[in-house]
Amino acid sequence: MNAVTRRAQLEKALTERILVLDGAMGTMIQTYGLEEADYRGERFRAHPVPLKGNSDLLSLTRPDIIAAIHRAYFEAGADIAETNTFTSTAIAQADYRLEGAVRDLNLAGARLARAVADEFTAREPHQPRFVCGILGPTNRTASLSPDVNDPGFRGVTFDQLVAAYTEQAEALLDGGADLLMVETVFDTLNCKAALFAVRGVFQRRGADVPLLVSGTITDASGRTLSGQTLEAFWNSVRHADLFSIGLNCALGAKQLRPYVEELAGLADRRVSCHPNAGLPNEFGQYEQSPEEMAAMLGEWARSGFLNIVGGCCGTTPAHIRAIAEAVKGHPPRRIPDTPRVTRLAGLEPLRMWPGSLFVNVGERTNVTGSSKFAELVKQGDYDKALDVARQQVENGAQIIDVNMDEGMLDSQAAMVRFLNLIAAEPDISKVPVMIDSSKWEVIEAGLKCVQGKGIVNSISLKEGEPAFVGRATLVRRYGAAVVVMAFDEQGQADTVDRKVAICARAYRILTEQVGFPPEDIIFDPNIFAVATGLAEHSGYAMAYLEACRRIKQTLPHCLVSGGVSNLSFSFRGSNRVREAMHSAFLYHAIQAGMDMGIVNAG
Ligand code: THG
Repeated sequence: MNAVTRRAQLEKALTERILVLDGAMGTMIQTYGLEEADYRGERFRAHPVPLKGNSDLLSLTRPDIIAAIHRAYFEAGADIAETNTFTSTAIAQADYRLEGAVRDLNLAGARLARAVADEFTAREPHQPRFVCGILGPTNRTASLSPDVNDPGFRGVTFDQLVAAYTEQAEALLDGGADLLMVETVFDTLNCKAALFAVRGVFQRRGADVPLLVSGTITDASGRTLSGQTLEAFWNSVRHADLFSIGLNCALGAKQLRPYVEELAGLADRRVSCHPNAGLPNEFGQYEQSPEEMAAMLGEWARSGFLNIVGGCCGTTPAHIRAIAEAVKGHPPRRIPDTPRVTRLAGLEPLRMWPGSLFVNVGERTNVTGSSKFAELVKQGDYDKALDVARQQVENGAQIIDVNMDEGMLDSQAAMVRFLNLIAAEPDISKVPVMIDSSKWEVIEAGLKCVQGKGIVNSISLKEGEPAFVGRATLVRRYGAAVVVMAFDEQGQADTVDRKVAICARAYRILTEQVGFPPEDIIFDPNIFAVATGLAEHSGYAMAYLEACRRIKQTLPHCLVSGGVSNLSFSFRGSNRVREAMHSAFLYHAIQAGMDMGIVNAG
């Protein structure tokens, strides 16, 4: 049977019932009491470092055991086998100096599961079995520092993760995986790198394989290890056109229940969950019995939370048998329609839609917009620069705009440094980031630093359609929303008609050609300075307001933004006058449909 048929079977099965993933690989491997020599086999007999405990290596050196475990889970009723490849990336295997074996580990892992799945499908054609290629989180975090003395340091970069996940995904697909799952996500930036990598692999191969994500909530706070709430996590990975979104590991079913319920309400995708067999005891063992675990998961199935279910640490074929039994006969969760709203995230989510409350974007973390901030960054006083960001948030900024475009600065390095430092400050990084630069390289470097769903500020048709399409496509792959300036090949629009025409053209290209969701498009029809002394500038505020109204009437779901302080540039130094002008302007602009503005939040 070929991959296309299997995909169709998978989709069909998921409309009829809850599908069952297998259980833990590690718990099963432990029962074999393997020694160093088993892990080494012939191929790694002389390998210079100890290999015992490198479970993924057994796909090469004890394939009989891995195949037997897959068989035991399928016999227990599992529909989907997870490949034995959780640590099969060059990053994780570096601990064993086995970076060079990564392709073989993934190929072997996928082929083993494939062979056993095909054996069962041939024997029981009414229950086709599937292979899910597993991409683990690696042992590094892209959005947290491993060095307590330097919160801006990173042990791994986005690009390194993309390279590692690309190698892994290629080999898993070559080995015959039907699905790919990025699982046990504890740092969303690692996950976003995996999603970026996998989509790149699909594009090169012309493949479209179901892509699943399963996150991990690490404690009772309900947050991921990297500090995101569940909704923030969902908002941050939603761009990748996922087959399902779920939770696994860290907690048992009892502790996970409220989060699975929340996810089932939030996500317009299938929902999966594979919990641990309870919380570990003082010896790190999982004790929850198959019956206890199955009773809880059966209740979730009755409550309509599940499309895919299975087990993580501590689960055995007995658990999977009991779970399969408990969910049998319960219809799968119906995927809800969710409204088209803009879903952004820092550590916390931010939802916006036309007509929702006006959102303030803090303007002060901008080296061209604040001489104080510029001085601090130039002197390398990032502690005080962070205080500027903190004050913006404390004063009501719900997003912060970060701009490092200054001739005397290495803008890209400054953007990366500052965003990495922000990530370590939960009172700042709770809000989404707007990455503001006129240089694409600076924007792209910034996108590789944020685990949440941020906003690119900005792209435009200034350099023509191909460049616009290319950048928009990348923005989407990185998972950000985008500000589009009313700027085209002829220059920046200053009349109502040109502002509206350019935005309409950009909207068409983005939604029809790039596949950009309209709710992730934020138009900026240019707020220019008025009262400059030149008569032709006196209509600029009115032109913005009218453009705003027309854009909102004609381009559904998009948002409108603008840099409010631009308006009063002629009155620099007279803050009272400026504030009064901004207040009057915003009063009208919000009525005209302006959704958000870059402002001095204070
Ligand atoms: N649209 C979009 N992005 C933007 C703008 C826009 N980014 C930059 C800018 N315009 C918005 N940000 C600012 C920030 C500060 C000021 C104006 C716009 C400002 N600063 C005082 C000044 O220059 O007088 C600061 C003085 C000081 O403290 O040094 O006015 O339009 N998409």
